[in-house]
Amino acid sequence: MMGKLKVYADQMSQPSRAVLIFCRFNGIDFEEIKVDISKRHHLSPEFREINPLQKVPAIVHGSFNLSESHAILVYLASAFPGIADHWYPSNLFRRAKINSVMDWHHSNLQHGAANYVINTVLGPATGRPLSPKAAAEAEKVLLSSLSKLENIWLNGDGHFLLGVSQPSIAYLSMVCELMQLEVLDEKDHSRILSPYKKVLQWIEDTRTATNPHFEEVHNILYRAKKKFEQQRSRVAETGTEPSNKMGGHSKM
Ligand SMILES: N[C@@H](CCC(=O)N[C@@H](CS)C(=O)NCC(=O)O)C(=O)O
Repeated sequence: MMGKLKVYADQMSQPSRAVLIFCRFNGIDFEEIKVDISKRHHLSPEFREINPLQKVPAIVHGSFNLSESHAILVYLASAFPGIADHWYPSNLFRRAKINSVMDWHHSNLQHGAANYVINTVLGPATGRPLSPKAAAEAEKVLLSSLSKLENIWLNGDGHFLLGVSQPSIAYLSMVCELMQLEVLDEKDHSRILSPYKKVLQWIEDTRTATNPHFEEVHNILYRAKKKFEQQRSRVAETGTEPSNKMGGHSKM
């Protein structure tokens, strides 16, 4: 007996959301333990025991600890019985392709999207200053990654990556990554995403395929989006910068 799975997550974190949606969608019996990054809970000595890298998500399953969302998704898809094969196929070649997309994601799409959002919107809520220079560099990586997604990974006949018609852990991970762009100013959101029609359709297909879990887990992001919109209109009306106090993410 492994004991009940514990998932340490902050729903404002895109890889945390991918793991939570996967667990909920697949009916895995788990306990969600909230680690609020805006309150520095990830830096606590208790959490360091769980994940010495001090990042979310992380899991504990019995005496086994694991960090890194892709490794966690692979573990969950393999360790729990009854998970449909399309999530992480048993066919060696299809599995290898999924691993390949996930490796690509971490050094390209995640790098670009996360750094862009942190340096344009989210930084202050996690104790980091905004940096237009870092944002400009991240945008280049993000746009180049979106173009590769559109023209290479989504270039098959199926709705999802690699021309297949059912989702895999790789697609869930990357769509959650892209969803964080929701907190951007509408103009930036549209400028960045609207040229990529297949990517936009793929986000919608993912939402539909994994609902209601997809929307439930993304609710915190929609609330954050509203707060940032209100903050921007106050700045436009009064000309004063916000105090950077977004409070705890979980309260958004
Ligand atoms: N490659 C890791 C990324 C983990 C990561 O960077 N998590 C962020 C939240 S999205 C974090 O814990 N940040 C803590 C910090 O700001 O130091 C994964 O996919 O799990």
